[in-house]
Amino acid sequence: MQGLTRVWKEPTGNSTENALVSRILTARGIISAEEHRSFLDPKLSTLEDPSELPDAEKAGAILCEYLRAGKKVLIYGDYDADGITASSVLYHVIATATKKPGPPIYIPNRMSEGYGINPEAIEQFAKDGIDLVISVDCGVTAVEAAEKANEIGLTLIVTDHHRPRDDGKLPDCAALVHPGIDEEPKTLFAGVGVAYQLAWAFARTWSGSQQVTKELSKCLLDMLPLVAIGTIADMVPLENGNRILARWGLQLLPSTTNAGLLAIMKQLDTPKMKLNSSHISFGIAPLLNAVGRLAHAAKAVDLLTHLDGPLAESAAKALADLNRKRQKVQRDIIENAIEQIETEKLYDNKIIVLQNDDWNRGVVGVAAGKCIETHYRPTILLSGDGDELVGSARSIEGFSIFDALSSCEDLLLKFGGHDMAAGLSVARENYDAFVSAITKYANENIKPEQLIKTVKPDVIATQKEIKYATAVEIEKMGPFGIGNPSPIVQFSKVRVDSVSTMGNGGAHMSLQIGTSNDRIRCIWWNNGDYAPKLIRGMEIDVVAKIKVNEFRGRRTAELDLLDIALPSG
Ligand SMILES: [Mn+2]
Repeated sequence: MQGLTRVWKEPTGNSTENALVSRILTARGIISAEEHRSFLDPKLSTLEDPSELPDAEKAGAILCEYLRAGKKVLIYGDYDADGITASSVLYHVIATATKKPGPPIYIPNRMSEGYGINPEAIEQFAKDGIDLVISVDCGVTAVEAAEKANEIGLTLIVTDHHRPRDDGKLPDCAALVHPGIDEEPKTLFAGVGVAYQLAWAFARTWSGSQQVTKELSKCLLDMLPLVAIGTIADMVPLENGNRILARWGLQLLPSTTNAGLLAIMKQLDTPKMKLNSSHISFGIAPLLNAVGRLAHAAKAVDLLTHLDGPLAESAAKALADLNRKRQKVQRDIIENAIEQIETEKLYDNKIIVLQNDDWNRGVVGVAAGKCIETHYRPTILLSGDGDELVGSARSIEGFSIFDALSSCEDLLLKFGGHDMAAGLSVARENYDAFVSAITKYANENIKPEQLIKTVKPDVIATQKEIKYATAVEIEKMGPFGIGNPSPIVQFSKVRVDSVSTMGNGGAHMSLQIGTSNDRIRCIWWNNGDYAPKLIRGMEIDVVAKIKVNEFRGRRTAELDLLDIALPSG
């Protein structure tokens, strides 16, 4: 079916029996009544046991032994939101166990050191008298750093969730805690999820029992908001253990006692009630990620581990300022790129490649993603530094940008990533050749229909089913994100009762469907332009998400429209 802005695929489920939420769950392969119950109310006790995570118990025992012997431990983290939260979680659990400030945390500099564990840092730690280094959210590819550690007699524990090296070489270290080395795990934990499982295993060994001490048990519960932040920020699928951690973390976030987190939430005006995953993915996570991109992620780690009172307030304000700077830099790149795409009609090709030396390489990836929203073509944005151009690629569904880059491998200095997103660098002298090669590849491999946005509803429903209680039930399917998208429902032949626009310049459409005594309000964000096409009394089809709306204390169900189809003929 053809809507005003997208092609509608057949809904996954077409039954109209049973309650709407049951139909959605069934359409998603969650079949039995018992499965429905446990999905809507996931218990923390159903989280995988740390004994299921390879080497977690071994690593926990080594950490315990070193701390008890009074040896010096250091946490080596990554500079993104996942790495920052993972480092903080491990810090707090160790601090609670030892009743002392936690171990030092080392985060490499994104620009000068880059990702992962570098051997030079390992050498420095040895000089500083460190006995044990535990990495979080990095290290699975650190074969050289592990060699260096062995050479100088420093113990290394790696905890990570990234892909090992293509040659299959793993770091030779005391323990390698990773969910997916030998087999596909039940949960694709983020770095923070892996660190959390290790922290739990450690807490057991420290407590000398499967049942951890009261202090450690409280601490592990207190860490869940940080775990939720890292998990949602890292865009791992919100399935199984990840969904449990995200769900419980979100629930506990408003009552967190972490002074840094509270200060960040105050800066962002995060609501105290009804938090959902978008408050993390569009609020807290970008703020934490901005620090590593524009300054140094250690600032965020300090805030989440030991700052308090006015110090926490001013540090959080500094992070919020950096985040605003990042937003501005990003907006400028997007504006700049879109202008160039329009004037040079780059959308005539099936891929868009742009380069500008003034662009900040830390934010071109996010900007490339935003460009796709406008032109819906795979997009590569590169910044420049001397002879080398460095950048990020983002793709559309059904076209592997990794395969596309592989096809012009000989023109690239470096590249890596997956189907939807990748990073690359290219020598300036090869730029033009690279642009023609990848454009040729894309023009040959992308079919015209792949360049049209589609929507696939979960189920069909009637307007009568749009009730406040149903909207509340649907919220229980969350948190929504990668691996657990917000349900999409198709409604046929609903009556337009009134239509208007709202927002700056009539940017958004506000629509009432039904009849005056049984009306539902619908909002179509950024599509106010289509309002004149709708006439009172007209019967239209819509695809939408059902949301709870709160207005002056009154809660109702409302639709967030994704597309409208006009009556044919
Ligand atoms: Mn990660």
